[in-house]
Amino acid sequence: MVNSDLSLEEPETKHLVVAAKKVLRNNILGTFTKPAPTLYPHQWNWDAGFIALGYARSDFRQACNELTSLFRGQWSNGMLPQIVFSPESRGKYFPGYRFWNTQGVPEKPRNTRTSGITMPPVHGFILNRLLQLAPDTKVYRPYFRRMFKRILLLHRYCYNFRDPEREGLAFICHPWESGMDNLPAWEDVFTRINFDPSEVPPYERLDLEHVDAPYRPRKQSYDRYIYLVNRLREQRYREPETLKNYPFQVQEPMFNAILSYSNEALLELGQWLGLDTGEVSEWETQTKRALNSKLWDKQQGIYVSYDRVHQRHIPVATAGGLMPLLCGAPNAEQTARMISLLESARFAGTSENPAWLCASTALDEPGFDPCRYWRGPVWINMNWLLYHGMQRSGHPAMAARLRSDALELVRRYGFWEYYNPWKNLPPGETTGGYGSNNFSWTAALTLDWLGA
Ligand code: 2M8
Repeated sequence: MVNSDLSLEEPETKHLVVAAKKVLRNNILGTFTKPAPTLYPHQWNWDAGFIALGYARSDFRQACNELTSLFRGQWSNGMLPQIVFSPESRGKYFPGYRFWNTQGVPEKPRNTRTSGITMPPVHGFILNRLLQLAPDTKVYRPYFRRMFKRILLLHRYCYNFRDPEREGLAFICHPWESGMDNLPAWEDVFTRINFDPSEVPPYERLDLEHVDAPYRPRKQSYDRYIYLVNRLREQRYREPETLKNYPFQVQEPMFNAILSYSNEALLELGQWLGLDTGEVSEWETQTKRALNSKLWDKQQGIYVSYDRVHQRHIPVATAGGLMPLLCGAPNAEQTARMISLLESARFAGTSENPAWLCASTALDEPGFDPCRYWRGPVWINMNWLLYHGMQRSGHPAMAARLRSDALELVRRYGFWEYYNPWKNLPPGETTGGYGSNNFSWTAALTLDWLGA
């Protein structure tokens, strides 16, 4: 077992560090690092943030390049795309740049190929962590100033375009914007969307060339992902008009907790840079308050999503529902309830059938599946975020457990995209690691945890 104070001097730790650095190096493509060797052959939004942390101690310049490269794709309205496509990539991905058809959209930067939706805004708090690890803050000051301004624009986009009622909660307009693409929670919305099969344009999945079908989303989910992309592209991604009669609008706790945590980071960075952060203070207070007043599910003791189109909460317990710990939203009582939930059979399993923390979807949810992407597997970035949430809320023992479970999975199986949450694998199963191997954020966050 990996204990919580691993020393960099120990041979096993040294080996993990060398292997993790190799994963990152092998995934470099020009100026940035792709999430995975073949499954994801371009640059992804929140991946870039986590990946930057993997370089921060050994190659600070590359850490900075990751964000610089990603923000080349930022639209003039502040939207930071989920994918920045690399013309240099020889890999194939669906939906690619052509399918998104963002070419000629006035807000998109002309020389950069991007998708047309965004992802959880991790960049503020990532930038703040980079500042803490910078070898020379004076030399890098202009970089931090530049990035601060870009991130501020992104937050303005979230509040101006995705929070029409000025509640302090930004909505996502596609499951891909949550980063947790295949949560059973999205089925709840999908069942309420009526559309004709002819409204799904013809498409060919490429993910299944790299990963077996039981580990990836089902066809019925993909049809809906593509239906939504088609709606957006037909309207040329015009915001806010396109989203007025649009069926998928969800206020999700993790997206907003990350936004709020990044608001805090912008406040600190702004102070260091001597820049005005008046609007950020307002967002900061409002989002924290709204997370509690609108998304806290008293009955279950966890935060849940709200479907603003169909005006109902989606009572599915997910790892994302614990993320408000990250921004300090829950009070002591709410935090205690979330800790009990993590320690309960819903997440930790039972003594006969124990589970690693933290399943992406609670073990007893009807949509739970230990192998299928985002339906149950443990993801290293989720544990890493929750680790920081637990540290911040004064629960170092739970933080240590989240970290050591994650590192143990990496040690046992390698740098996979996601892992089976059950500690006892079914007989005959040789690995608990799924999706893509040599996955960049798994390697990067391992390095960050090991301080390497
Ligand atoms: C997964 O999402 C992409 C679409 O964005 C896909 O399945 O094709 C998600 O796990 C997402 O969170 C992640 O950023 C992306 C790249 O690692 O892969």
